[in-house]
Amino acid sequence: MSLELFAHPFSSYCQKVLIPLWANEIPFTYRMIAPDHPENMEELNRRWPFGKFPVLVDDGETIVESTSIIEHLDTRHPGRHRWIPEGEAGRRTRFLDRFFDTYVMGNMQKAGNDVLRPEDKRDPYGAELARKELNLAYDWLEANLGDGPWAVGEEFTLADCAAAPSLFYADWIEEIGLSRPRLAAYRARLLAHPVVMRAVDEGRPYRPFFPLGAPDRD
Ligand SMILES: N[C@@H](CCC(=O)N[C@@H](CS)C(=O)NCC(=O)O)C(=O)O
Repeated sequence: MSLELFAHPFSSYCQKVLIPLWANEIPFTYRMIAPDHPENMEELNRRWPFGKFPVLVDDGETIVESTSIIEHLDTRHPGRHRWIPEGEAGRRTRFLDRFFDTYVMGNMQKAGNDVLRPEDKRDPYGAELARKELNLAYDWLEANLGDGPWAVGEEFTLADCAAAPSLFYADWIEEIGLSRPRLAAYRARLLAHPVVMRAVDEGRPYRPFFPLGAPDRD
């Protein structure tokens, strides 16, 4: 078996797949997307013309999209932890994975990345809508998260892999705040999970990359 992951430690979607890789102690070669490794970016673009990461290469086969990568790991490289339960819990897991990617991660990226654009290409209205939707997502989660500890009960699943980096960064854009104690406690539990903690720590040196300036916390 030879696994290679094209990724960067500060990337939220990369953290989403690093969490299950590390949790199940699956060996892989880290192909860092960085200026001092142009060959990694070139190969990434050859394998996936959208140039988005993470990308997993499993014995030469290219697997893209963080959720599909985790499903692939769950099927082809099953370990101690399984990421998608059977039945109703599995359906809830998949739904919440979509929820975190679309409404939390997506809006976090939209609002955050706007400031990286050239000034005349910015979209302040789009960024404002993204912040509004982020707050709607927080309110929905506050009302609909279960009693935990994780998104779908007792097991840490795909949904938590998506939730951890998305809530971690989203809170830097729009604070979850004191009015959403259930969601704030869930984010705190995620950040205290050893593998999530490792993902946060490995991204720490890159905090100056955060477009709006990383807050002095977490
Ligand atoms: N839907 C993709 C999103 C991947 C994504 O947006 N990755 C970001 C890094 S967190 C990226 O590649 N950004 C660079 C770019 O868009 O060129 C997934 O789930 O893997």
